[in-house]
Amino acid sequence: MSLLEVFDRFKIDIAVTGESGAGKSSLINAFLGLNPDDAGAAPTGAVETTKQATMYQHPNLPQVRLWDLPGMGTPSFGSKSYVKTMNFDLYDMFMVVISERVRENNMLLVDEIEQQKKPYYLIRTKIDNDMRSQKKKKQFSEIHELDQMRQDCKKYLKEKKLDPHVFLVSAIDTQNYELQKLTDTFKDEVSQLRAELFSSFLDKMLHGGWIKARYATNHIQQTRKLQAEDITTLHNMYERTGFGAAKVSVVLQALSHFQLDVAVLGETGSGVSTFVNALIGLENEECGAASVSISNPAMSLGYPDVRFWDISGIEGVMDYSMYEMKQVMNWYDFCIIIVSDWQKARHLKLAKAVEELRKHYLLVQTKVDCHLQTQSELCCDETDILDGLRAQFTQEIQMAKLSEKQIFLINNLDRSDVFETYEENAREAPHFDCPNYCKRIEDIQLGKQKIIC
Ligand SMILES: Nc1nc2c(ncn2[C@@H]2O[C@H](COP(=O)(O)OP(=O)(O)OP(=O)(O)O)[C@@H](O)[C@H]2O)c(=O)[nH]1
Ligand SMILES: [Mg+2]
Repeated sequence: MSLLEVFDRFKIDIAVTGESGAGKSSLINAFLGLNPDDAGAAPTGAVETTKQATMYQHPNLPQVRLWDLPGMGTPSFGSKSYVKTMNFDLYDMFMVVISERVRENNMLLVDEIEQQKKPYYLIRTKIDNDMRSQKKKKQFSEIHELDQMRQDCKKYLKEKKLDPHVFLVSAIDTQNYELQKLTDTFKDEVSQLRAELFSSFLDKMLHGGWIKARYATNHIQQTRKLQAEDITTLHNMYERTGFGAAKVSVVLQALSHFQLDVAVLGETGSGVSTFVNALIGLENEECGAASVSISNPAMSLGYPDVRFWDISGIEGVMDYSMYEMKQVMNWYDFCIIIVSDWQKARHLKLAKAVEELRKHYLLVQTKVDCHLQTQSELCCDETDILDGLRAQFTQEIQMAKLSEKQIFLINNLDRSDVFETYEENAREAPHFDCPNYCKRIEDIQLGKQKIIC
């Protein structure tokens, strides 16, 4: 196991805290893209609802755990004992949720988090409510009201010379206000924080002396950020290689900013854009879909550190020499070569260039439905047609002296094939490669690790 693999398992814990009824659980649901009635959503309500700290896994950041804490200032969780009862030591970062006003309790929370020297955001929620009531004023200006609210939050912080991020959000009206800004800022900052925490843990464990090392290790085990065997692995690795925690820190910091550039290449009309849109979860005609281009990469929530570049019209590039083609390809870390017709020689030449550059790539045949339609008039069973298609491809790959590759058969227009649950797909259409393809897309992440190593 490599150091990076251990890091990949390292968890980070974010506590969502605030007064009772402030909207903590609703914020978590909005943040995770869940409706209050969805299975797995945090329970919300007009009465004291959250009675114990409950963990929610971030769907797109697998190592990020959000903790919904009970509210402060109820008979069950009085303000004075709240911080102790909630054991703030267990968490790495906080979201302090405020509604309507900044109150003394909120500042008590901020003081405690500051004392623990941990990062936090101040989130004023239920902005939709505020706006609705303010709109009744004759001289209503949304910008002015929002500014007032922000200043109100910042006023108390400024007195203490503090300057955390302040977000004004609504868990009900998620499209307006700053929920998106909160999501983007969090995504950017949390991976860096995770890298810092892991390096700091390594530093304490390896170079901190007996007491510090034991304290740090106990904390990591108590909070289940790593398993005992991971810690043993780290010790063994250190004994074998003597890696420096400082060097690891530099690599992890770089990794937290790392963007993997994935080129999706194909001939004009081969379905490159449709494929990219499917990857980022947009319909072709949806806002944002058409704007993806060679100069404007697509970002997917599912793969926050991957940029997908839409490069159709490769027939133009193919007129260049192999050297020129490699120069173009060299810019990307990973390639997905889209094949939609029988001009495969062109695509195999491209695959050759990518292989010679020692980059990772996938071969994807799109528009399989069209192929099935034409072939089924001639003969037989769908499974046989698809097996035949795959066999023919395999043969051509061998003839082109490329390394052994599986071809992924995709029907872009039927999203269910690409994105619906693996099991269902596998049951209903076992001959389609779609479930398999979804799994293989994870290789993109693996490709990233290989580049770093
Ligand atoms: N209009 C509006 N209502 C909200 C918003 N956020 C929460 N609410 C409502 O406020 C009430 C309390 O929300 P919760 O999310 O349960 O609050 P909480 O802080 O988790 O409450 P406890 O767990 O009991 O401490 C519920 O009725 C929510 O529907 C919001 O942004 N806008
Ligand atoms: Mg709650």
